[in-house]
Amino acid sequence: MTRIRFLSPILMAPVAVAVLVAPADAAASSSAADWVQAVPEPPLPAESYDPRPGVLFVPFEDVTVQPPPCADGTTQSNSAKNCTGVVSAETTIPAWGDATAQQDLMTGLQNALAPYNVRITNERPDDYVPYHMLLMTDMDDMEAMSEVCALAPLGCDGLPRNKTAIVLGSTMNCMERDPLAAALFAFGRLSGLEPLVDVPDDPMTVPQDTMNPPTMYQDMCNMLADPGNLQCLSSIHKLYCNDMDGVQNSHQELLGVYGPAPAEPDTTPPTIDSIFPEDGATFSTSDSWTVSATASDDSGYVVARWDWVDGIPDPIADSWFCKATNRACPQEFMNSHGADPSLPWDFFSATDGAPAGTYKFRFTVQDMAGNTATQEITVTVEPSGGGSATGGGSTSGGPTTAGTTTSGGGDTTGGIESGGNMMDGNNSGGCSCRTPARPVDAVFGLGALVLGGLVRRRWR
Ligand SMILES: [Ca+2]
Repeated sequence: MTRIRFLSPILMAPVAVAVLVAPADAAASSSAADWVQAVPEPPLPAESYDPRPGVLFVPFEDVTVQPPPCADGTTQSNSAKNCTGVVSAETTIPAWGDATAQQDLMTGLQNALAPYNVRITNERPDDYVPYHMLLMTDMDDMEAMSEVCALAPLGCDGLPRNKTAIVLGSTMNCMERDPLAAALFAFGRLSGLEPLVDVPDDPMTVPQDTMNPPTMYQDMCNMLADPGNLQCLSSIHKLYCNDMDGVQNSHQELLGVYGPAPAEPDTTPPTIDSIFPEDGATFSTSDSWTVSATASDDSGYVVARWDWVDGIPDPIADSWFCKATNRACPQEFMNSHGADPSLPWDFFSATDGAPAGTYKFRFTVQDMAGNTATQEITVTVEPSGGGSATGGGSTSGGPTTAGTTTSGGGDTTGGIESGGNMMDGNNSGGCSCRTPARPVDAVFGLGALVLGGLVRRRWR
């Protein structure tokens, strides 16, 4: 059986339990009970953003993960790409557990995360949805020093949402693993929680009480295991503990990161409030237009994806076939974008016109409960005015390889614009001469900076 190899000690559960030092503001007479926090209503936000719903994917099937760079050439870990720095080489995690073990784990996770707006699923979400992935295995790794049999990157303040954690069998310091307790520790790490000590009831406590394993995150400001060596900003933990140093309230931090669970499950799909151009729109080759949409959802947070379904010009086919959240596409929306429903989801801009042809685009928007809405639009671009309109047909001279070479410089040749935008008079197409005409990418108003920086990735 393949052993899991991992990269760095920082990815392991910290093992050192420092000598405990009471927080400076906590008088010697204070006990943990004095630090119990009343549940604020509504919960405090995370340090730098409002609570945002989360998704936890727990596959019960074989999953092969690899370290960055990911298969598409990107360099950041992403559970949607089975790409994680937790492993140092491609590793297959075999399907875990029998039906009973799987059911017990899911029930335990559902109970533990019931207070928070986190959807737990065994079905892999779409790639533009940021989600944490929890891989369960009984594979031992006696070189691992984790005290909780879990390898999980620490996501301070819950900011990253697409990381992968692995729950191991035995490790050097964890001979009796409780699957649920280890899974909860791993999820806490992914959410920005750091190890605690001396709180047997909290899954973030190291070492865990395997005789009576913890099942719920505690609503108390408990002592951090190594307050002098925090990996996240102490301000994040202090935010939930009356500015007190050296402690962490696991429950309140999770509320701040994910928000409280909705009273009723979210079954309402997002609404696509506007989309442009409207389906069936017709433009001339000299018209400027932008593909864009706005959406909203009762949850207040969505993710989205644009696909260029048909008619994409060859020179940009590898870099503009889609734009999405969660780094799922060559063109990216930041995940935080979806937290402001008023922001438009802009895709492609033909600011200087587009070649004659038929273009089809699809917009898909999803809330974190998995409800989706989608809409397709077909846009026709016809040759613009008068006799020269036939120039629209001159695209045959246009789609040269010039378009793929744009690297931000700009003065590349005619390419695809020569069909529609022959305003400079030189519509001979395929011109390799240096002209003041727009570079290929600028024809579409894409901007050399964006396009140039992304075409190098291996997306296909
Ligand atoms: Ca919804």
